[in-house]
Amino acid sequence: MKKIIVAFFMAFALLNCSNDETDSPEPNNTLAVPFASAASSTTDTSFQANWVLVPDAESYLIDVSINNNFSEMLAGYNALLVEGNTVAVTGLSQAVTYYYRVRAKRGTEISNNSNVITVKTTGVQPEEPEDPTFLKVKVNALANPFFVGVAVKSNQLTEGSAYDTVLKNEFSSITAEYEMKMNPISTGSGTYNWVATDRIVKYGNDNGINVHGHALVWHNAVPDWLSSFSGTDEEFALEVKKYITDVVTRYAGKIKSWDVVNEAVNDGGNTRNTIFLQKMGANYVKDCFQWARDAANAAGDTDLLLFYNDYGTSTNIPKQNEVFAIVDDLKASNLIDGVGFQMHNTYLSPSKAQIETDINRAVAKDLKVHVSELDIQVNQNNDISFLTDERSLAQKAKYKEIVSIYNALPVENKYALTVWGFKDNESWIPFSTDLNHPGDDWPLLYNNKFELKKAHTGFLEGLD
Ligand code: 9MR
Repeated sequence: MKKIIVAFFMAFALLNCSNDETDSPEPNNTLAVPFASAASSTTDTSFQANWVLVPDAESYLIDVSINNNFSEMLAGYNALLVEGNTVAVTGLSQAVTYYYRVRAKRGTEISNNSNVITVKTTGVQPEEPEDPTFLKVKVNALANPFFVGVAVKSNQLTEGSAYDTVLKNEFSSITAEYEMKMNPISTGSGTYNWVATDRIVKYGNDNGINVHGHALVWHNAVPDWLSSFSGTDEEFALEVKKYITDVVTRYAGKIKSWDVVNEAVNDGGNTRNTIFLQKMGANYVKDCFQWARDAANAAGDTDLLLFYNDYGTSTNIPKQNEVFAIVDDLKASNLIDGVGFQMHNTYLSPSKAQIETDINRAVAKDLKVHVSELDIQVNQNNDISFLTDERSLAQKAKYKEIVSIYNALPVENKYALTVWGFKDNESWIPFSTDLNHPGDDWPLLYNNKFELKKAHTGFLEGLD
């Protein structure tokens, strides 16, 4: 009996003890960190922030910020106390990215921060209108102006077309993007198709727009009949001489400058192994310049400017050295007036210092500088699917940088700064197999609708 009574009391005590715990819990567990879940009901000015409830939490503290390190909290959302698992975040701006995180609270105890959720409000950010000043108007007002050029195609030059209007307003120089190369002009030995070339030159001459000739000799523009030429090397050289002579003669006095040889140096810093090198020998660049000079002089044009044109020299020092070795050689024979720096750049490269070093080598030799094919890629790594604000601003800064480098050159070294096309969607860059460009891009001054981009404002700002 005594045993039964003891067992009864023990059981009662145990029961009592467990009752005590149920009635007034005193948890010794740490408050869990809440899990923030995706925002919902996003509008132009608000969204609903959500999270998963934590056991034992009494309330939650929510932070909303415009930076993902929460250095700047949104007014009213700095540790805002909320009960439940959601809160409406209101009073926001359109098309802006916000970040939120949440902490659980129990009495004075506060958990660590949750994961961070990113949410962008809908709508379109109101755009600041770009400066509508025309490029050449601002350049021509400078103490030391220069030509502002653009690459053109003959079918863009119809009077009254959008290209014609923009060209006449903004640009003072043109370069044919492809129609003044050897392959479209030269149809056979001594036979030519001048239709597009004549149209481009006449357009420039009629409208007081400078015409830069591009390019007499380029390994990528050899007509089929010449690349399969079966005559002797001497005969091949005579064909090249005849071509240069006929083209320069036809446009003597109508074209101010020619790229005589384009891209004669390879990326390894050696003379490129082209059909011209193979058949005409190491002196072929100089021969071509000599023939161009002789033809111009014979036609009475003693002012024709002869350029050597190449790409990628600012970042490739062996190539830069080889280009300037060729330039030195031409200069020693008084056959060259300027250097064309193509500048198919990206928003990251080359740096200001690299460009200056490269260009200054031409300045030091008293040569004219032509930034001859400027465009600035923003998607060379294919990491964006549309032109983001961030990339657009980076491109604007790079346009500004190159224009201000150019504008700072001594007056006698300035010639032209030429942009390689009008609208982004007509640029050679997007999806270019030549360039191994992996996707879309927006490298120029006007978008697909011919609207001014920030890049255009950057160009203007480079003139300040
Ligand atoms: O942008 C030009 C493209 O439309 C032509 O199809 C191509 C071939 O004629 O040439 C492109 O321009 C090149 C320029 O003449 C020389 N530097 C590199 C340019 C891009 O390939």
